[in-house]
Amino acid sequence: MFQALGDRLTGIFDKLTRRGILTETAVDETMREIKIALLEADVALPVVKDFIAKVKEKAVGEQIVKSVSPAQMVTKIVSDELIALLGDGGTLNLASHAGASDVILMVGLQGAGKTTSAGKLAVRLTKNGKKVLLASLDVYRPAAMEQLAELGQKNNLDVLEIIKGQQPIEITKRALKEAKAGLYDVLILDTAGRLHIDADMMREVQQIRDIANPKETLLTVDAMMGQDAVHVAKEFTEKVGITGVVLTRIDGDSRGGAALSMREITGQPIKFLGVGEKADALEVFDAKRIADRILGMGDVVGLVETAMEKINQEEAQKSAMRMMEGKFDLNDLLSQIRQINNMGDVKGIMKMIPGLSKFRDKIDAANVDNKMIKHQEAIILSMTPYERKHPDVLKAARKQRIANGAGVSVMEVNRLLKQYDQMATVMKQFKKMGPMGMFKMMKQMKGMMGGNMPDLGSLGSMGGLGGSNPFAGMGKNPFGSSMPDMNSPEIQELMKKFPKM
Ligand SMILES: Nc1nc2c(ncn2[C@@H]2O[C@H](COP(=O)(O)OP(=O)(O)OP(=O)(O)O)[C@@H](O)[C@H]2O)c(=O)[nH]1
Ligand SMILES: [Mg+2]
Repeated sequence: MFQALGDRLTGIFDKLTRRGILTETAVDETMREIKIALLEADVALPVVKDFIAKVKEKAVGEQIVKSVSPAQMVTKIVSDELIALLGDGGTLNLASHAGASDVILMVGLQGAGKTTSAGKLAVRLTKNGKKVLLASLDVYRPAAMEQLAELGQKNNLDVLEIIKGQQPIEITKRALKEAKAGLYDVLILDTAGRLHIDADMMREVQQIRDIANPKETLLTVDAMMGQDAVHVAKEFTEKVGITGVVLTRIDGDSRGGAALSMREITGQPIKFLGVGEKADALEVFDAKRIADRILGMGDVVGLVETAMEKINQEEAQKSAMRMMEGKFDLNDLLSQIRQINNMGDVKGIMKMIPGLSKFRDKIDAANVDNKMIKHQEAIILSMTPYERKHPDVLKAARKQRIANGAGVSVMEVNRLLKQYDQMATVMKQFKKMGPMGMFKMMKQMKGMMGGNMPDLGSLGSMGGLGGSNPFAGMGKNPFGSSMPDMNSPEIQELMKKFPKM
């Protein structure tokens, strides 16, 4: 579910991010695209219009946080508004007291998932220590009552005994009596599926409602339903009055429009999500989780702010300039390592980046080893300032001393020095090329990387990790196994997503 909508929105934000500076036209165009995406996802038109208006208003009025790109800001606003649109979940309003026999009335269209959801709710409430009685009022569909009885048997739930020939109103009264007598905390009434055009059936639900005086009237809506769901929701809201929505078949590949429209149309919270056919496949509704699912992202603004705090711009710039001049000693390597270390859990940060969530597994598998980075830092710190500037003097005795100081093996010291050698060689090549040669090479690399290589001026703005890494696009990864492979498609993708700072 939400797959198509999610892909569309991430695509729109990607485009926005690539633009760099945002003009008003760009924002307008983005809003138009979001509007179309929502409509294609079957979100109701009035809901879409309202949504776009709210996002626009916020986007215009919002102070752009300095450390965040305008594109990121728009993404954040859309995410916030999605969460607002979906609304708070809200819990069941039950339990005046133990044994109160609070009634939950399940209503909805034929086949929406009322009976299944009634069973799921009973299982859930039972787990929470409630005594629950289920009763089917569906005398119309053959075997409907047996379906509930079976469900009860399978899951150890109490179901009101079937008496053939009884009509829904009589059954309701009997269920209420039985629930009171048995000191049940909750009575769940499962009604017959209704077509909203059927006035008689609607009248019957009203009668049942008046007799049972339910604490909760839950409208069960099939998320696969699309635009029709809106009419159904309106009808039930007006004629019966509901206190919440259960959205079923969230596990299917629906376009998700019903989910996004429901709160706005009914004015009542979505309380539960049906995520499968089994009795435990019921989730408490959480707007943020759904919005994240749609946008495939975490807290974008949080991410950008973290990155800004953790990366010392100035230091990165200085070390990049030294690199370009072919001056590169172990102090520079130390600065690089620290930048990476400062980013904290690199994998965690990667996962927060919008659109990257689809690479989650690959990111997990990526070779980012924070312990290794710590070791490398310790090794360099165990060297004297002279040694850091003149690594050539590092022979066996000194290496042993350094290894002891850092609490690592000589082998690890050697590995770090080898990495340093490789990097220094690359630096020397940079210097040989001269500024023009380097500029040409950057341009070539830019071509290779699909235009994601930053200009020379912004070199170093991301320390050792970001799009300005001068090693990106080179054949070999000079950081060895302690750094993610800069040429891997995941990292290339990451660089595209990472806002230019
Ligand atoms: N995949 C999936 N299937 C569901 C979900 N909820 C219900 N179903 C299936 O949908 C079908 C209809 O569900 P019911 O609970 O019988 O629907 P109903 O609203 O009681 O139907 P009527 O009583 O005929 O009006 C069944 O096959 C359920 O297993 C869900 O969340 N996910
Ligand atoms: Mg049913």
